[in-house]
Amino acid sequence: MSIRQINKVLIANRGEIACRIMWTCKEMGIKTVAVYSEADRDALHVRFADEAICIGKASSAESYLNIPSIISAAEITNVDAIHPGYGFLAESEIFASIAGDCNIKFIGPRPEIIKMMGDKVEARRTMQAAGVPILPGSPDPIANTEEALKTAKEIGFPLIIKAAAGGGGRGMRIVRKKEELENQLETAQQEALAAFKDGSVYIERYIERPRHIEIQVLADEHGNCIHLGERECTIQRRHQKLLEEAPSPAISQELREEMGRVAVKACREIGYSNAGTFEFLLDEDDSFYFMEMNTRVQVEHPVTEMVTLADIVFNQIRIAKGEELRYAQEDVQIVGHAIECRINAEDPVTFVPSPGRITAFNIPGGPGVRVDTAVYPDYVVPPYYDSMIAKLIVHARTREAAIRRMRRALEMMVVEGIKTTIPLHIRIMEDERFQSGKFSTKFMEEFNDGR
Ligand code: MV4
Repeated sequence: MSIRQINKVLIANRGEIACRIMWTCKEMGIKTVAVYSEADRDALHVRFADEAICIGKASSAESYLNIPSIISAAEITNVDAIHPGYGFLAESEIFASIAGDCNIKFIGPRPEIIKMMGDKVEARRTMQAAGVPILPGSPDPIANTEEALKTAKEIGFPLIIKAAAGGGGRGMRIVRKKEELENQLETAQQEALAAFKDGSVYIERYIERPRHIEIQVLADEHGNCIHLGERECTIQRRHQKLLEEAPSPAISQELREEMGRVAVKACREIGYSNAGTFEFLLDEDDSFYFMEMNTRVQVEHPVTEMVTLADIVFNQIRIAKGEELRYAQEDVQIVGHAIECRINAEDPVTFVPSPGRITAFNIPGGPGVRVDTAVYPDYVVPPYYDSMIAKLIVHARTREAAIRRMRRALEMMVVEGIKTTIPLHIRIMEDERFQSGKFSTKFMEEFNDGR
């Protein structure tokens, strides 16, 4: 077994995830290289790195999405590998393959796998072939109204039209009756073309009140694969997750094992390597269906780390070195309950971004509390990027105790000078329906109506 030396890693990202990746690199004795935009000169990821290189102007397109700049920075600093984090270029097949061509290890799966999962129609087909349950729908993109009507006849209404190049909820249309189909198909195709430069769409049966459950997997480059259980990600607003938990209050040990088995089997069959996430829709009768696969580390990975004691970034780097997984499925145990609240620089009611200077900042502590952030007192939150400024994660023995712990941690987190979503999270922790664990993707709509 040949082990690739990884002594120096370039982190092609910013914010909390860049700092999070550096935590693990430092603990592994790996040197770090930060890249940053002109707007991020004072950012914490720049300060923590052993070396830092400016890669362009403030806009993402001119910096964190600029492949030639980032590859040049990697060449100049002579790194062995690039960690892409999430967002930006994390799921760019082109970026991953160019890195490989330059003999720089991309910390993630092979470019072909990234490409395949980026095409939601192909991902669906591949998963079905690998034995993963999918919703009844069209095996190919829908070309015209005739094809749409034929599919509708097979699966019935309501149905959902999704963009093949989409994901994360962009460009979806729900169709409830036959008469709306032609119109909605055209609209969906136009929207997909405008948003993704690809008008291909496909059709699936629509589930009215699903939960969003995802399974974390780790696969090495030798065919070993394990899962680290699920994350409950149902509470979202406009396809933006607000908070996540592990384990899900909706999932039995039996169902967890079943979903995990399916995911692991699929990884082995497609030759998946590195960390990955299977997104599933869970129906009210406990049926689950493949939605998408994410080929990167995710924002919400800490809840899995808290309940398994695994360091997902550490595993990503070990796998990239060509090492074998250190534990088998039997070694993975889910202990206690973790919740993550995403703290955004936004108005807690309107969700309008609220960038600007943070005049006071206090991080809560105590047992079972983790804060992933890259902001500090007097830091100016730039308007150019995602509005998430911190992730507050708690772990406790039970879900009830975790909710109580989260509530007090939220109350003891101080962010002044900008608006944040902290007050919203406090209200959610106090909500009876959240506490009961019985909710669907409609939670936020109903939450706001109920005020
Ligand atoms: C669905 C669905 C119901 N039925 N597909 C939203 C994000 C994107 N990945 C797919 N999404 C959905 N797909 C079928 N066949 C409902 C959603 C959905 C949703 C899913 C997860 C979490 C929140 C959501 C909010 C609205 C709709």
